[in-house]
Amino acid sequence: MFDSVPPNLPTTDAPHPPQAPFPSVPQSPSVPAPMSVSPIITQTANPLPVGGASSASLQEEHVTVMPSKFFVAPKARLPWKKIGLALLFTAVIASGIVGVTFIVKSRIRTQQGTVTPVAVVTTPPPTVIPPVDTTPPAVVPVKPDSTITPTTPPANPPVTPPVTPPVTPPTPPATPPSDPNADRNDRTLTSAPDRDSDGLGDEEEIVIGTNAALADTDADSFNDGKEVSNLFSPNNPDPAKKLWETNVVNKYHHPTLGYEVLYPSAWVARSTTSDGQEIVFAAAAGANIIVTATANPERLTPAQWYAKLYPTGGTSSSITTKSGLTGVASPTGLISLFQITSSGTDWIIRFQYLATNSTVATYKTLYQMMVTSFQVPSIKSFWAF
Ligand SMILES: [Ca+2]
Ligand SMILES: [Ca+2]
Ligand SMILES: [Ca+2]
Repeated sequence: MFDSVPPNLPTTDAPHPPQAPFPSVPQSPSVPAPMSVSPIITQTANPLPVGGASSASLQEEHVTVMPSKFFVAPKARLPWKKIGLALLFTAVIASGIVGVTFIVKSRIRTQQGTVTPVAVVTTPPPTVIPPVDTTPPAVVPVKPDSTITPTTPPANPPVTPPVTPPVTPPTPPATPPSDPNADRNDRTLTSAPDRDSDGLGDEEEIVIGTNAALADTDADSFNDGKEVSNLFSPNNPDPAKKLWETNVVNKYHHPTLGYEVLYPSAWVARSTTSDGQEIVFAAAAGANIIVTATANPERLTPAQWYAKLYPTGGTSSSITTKSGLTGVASPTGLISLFQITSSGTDWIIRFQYLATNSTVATYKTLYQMMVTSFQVPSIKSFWAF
């Protein structure tokens, strides 16, 4: 209770004057502590020698004590610290209980399903891990591509085949143009009108100058057509009158090959090639008679030549000119081939009737007249200039 010494207290250095003893004061049983301060003061002021001094030499000291009448018993103080700690502890415990209770309740609610969505939301987080797996997928795509690549090629092949066939067909069509049959239309021509049925077409009668309505124009008992085909004049009552002795035909002599042929004087003969190996006899309209000379080193017969030139042209038939030359003719009679020799070389002479702007064999009899007149003077002549 008293932490300091009153200033009026005597020190141990000087003896204290005799003082009247204080009457004993009954002390309150509740305040024994204050009296125990005296010894403390004595010891600190004058330490005793160790072992040398006797208890008798010690001076008795007196402690001044406050009169009891002034002494006020200290009120009993409440243990606030303990109470505070107890309250704090209680508060901590209580808050802990409340917190645990809250957590337990929230857990129960989530388990009851109402908050189930929360559990679903918790699942996504694992989904965040996949991003790490996205790197491997990048490697996987390479495999799929390689797998798809083999699959794609098989798809292309099926597409290519259909494209190839159409390309192939065009090639065959290109072949026909090289077919020599393409340059002939005699197989599709129809017969020309012949009013008097004398074997000479109406148009041909005009060219020769006969009566298209009278079969025997010169009345020599031979029809017009028959006389022209045998190189006799249909316009002269003399049945022995030669056609080449009239002006209705001209005589053609090839300058180099030497062959000769009669043709209507109303027509025009001309060479269409620089070597002169093709001669065209152009009719007034609707037809050309083309005479072509081709070297024949293999010495093929006219029949062999025809079969080689027209593999699909049907079977040829033999014909003989007035001069005795033999050759072949196509089924229509509008293609004729002869084999001649000129200056030590073999030639194939081909007569071809080519209709122009017409589907009718308008000059078929005149064509046959020309073929019949064909001759090679060096071999044999039937007629002469
Ligand atoms: Ca006639
Ligand atoms: Ca006639
Ligand atoms: Ca006649």
